[in-house]
Amino acid sequence: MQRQRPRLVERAAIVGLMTGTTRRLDAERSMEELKGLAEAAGASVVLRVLQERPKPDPATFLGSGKVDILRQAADEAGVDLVIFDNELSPAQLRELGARLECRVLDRTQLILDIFARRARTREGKLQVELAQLKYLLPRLVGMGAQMSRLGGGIGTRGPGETKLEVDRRKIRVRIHALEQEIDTVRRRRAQLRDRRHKTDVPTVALVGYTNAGKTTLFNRLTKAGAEASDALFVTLDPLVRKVMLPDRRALLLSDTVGFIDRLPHTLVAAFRATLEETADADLVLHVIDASNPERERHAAAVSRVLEEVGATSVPRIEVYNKIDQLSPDEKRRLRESDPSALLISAATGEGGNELLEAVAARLALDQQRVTVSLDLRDPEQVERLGWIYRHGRVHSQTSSGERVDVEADLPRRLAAQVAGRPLKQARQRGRRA
Ligand SMILES: Nc1nc2c(ncn2[C@@H]2O[C@H](COP(=O)(O)OP(=O)(O)O)[C@@H](O)[C@H]2O)c(=O)[nH]1
Ligand SMILES: [Mg+2]
Repeated sequence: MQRQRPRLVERAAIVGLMTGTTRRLDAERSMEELKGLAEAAGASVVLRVLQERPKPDPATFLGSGKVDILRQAADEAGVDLVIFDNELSPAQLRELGARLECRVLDRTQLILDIFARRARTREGKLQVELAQLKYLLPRLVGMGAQMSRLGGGIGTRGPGETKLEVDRRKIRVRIHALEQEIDTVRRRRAQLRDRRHKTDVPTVALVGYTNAGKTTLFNRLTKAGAEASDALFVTLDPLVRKVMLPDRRALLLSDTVGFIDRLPHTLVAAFRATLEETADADLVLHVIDASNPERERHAAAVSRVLEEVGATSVPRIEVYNKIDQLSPDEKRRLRESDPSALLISAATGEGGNELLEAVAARLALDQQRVTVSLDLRDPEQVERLGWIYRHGRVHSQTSSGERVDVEADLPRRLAAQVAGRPLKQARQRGRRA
């Protein structure tokens, strides 16, 4: 990925509708989540409208008068796009676009746009394209020239304009091909997981709900790494960056797509696929918004999905964020309920050092003691000695003549490599379950 500079920030209005049955608290929370989603898609929310109405207006969703008022407010706030917290019908999208004279997105389109940006695995990309086409298909009827208005979301990473010109039949064919390809990719992936190539640098994935503070924490932790500007890591991916641990070891931290409370059913598969990479991580940091009254339910949902994507064997640390929002009493109770929990504030930096130490300790825990005897006359074995020094912590080295005995702790995944080589002398001790 080449483009590193953040693109121009779009100014967004978010609009929600409370119908007869919605509770205000739920509506407020949903709007808060929508704001987080808009920001995750690169927009800045400058206007917020929550409207009450017994039921949506079939033509304009909000009702004609309210649309006029919204338009005026949007003009004054210099809004580039309006995002609705609900799913809009094709007719409503068209009507609102025409009357507001700016881009209009609904919640599903916004989420699809975020997924499209963040999908990194092959399956993730295929699943997102599939969801985008399935969203598009029923909206093609009679759209004609207006179709392009549905194109993509923020930054238009949806199916490109040219794709939108193909007819429904072609889209159906593509959907079918995608479904088959996903099937193949899935099967191959299941086979590959066991013998995947492990990099030398451990990877840590941040997971958690939208608004939990993942990106804030990501930026705080990677600040030093980004300033060091190791070209390789900086150009790798804006969502993967290098972090230096207190013990001077490095790790790669990745910011994953956030969980969404009201995830449209049609997007579930795409969402899971974007999280599959967590199954390959060496450690998962589960970021929980400690100030959110729903935190228990959220945490349980995260655990469930991690199980479903096969990340159960990856060690996990629960990180309670936003503790600057808690009273001393609430903090005490949180500590009591989960003594192993880490309490941090990504905003103030409180608890940051403890977190890094916990990460270092957790990664170090997964070490294996290896004793290797090497012959220094063999260049290949000399090279192996250097390798052990680079990747492990050497406890002792005793030499006699041309022979060297090294006792070292190596990450378990690398220890296997030493043991796996045709070297009779390599033996392992202290295997932990
Ligand atoms: N008070 C407080 N706010 C925070 C903290 N961490 C993040 N936030 C805010 O919570 C919102 C969501 O943060 P963000 O990092 O975008 O969450 P993400 O969706 O998980 O990536 C933003 O408005 C942040 O400024 C924290 O420790 N304390
Ligand atoms: Mg984020």
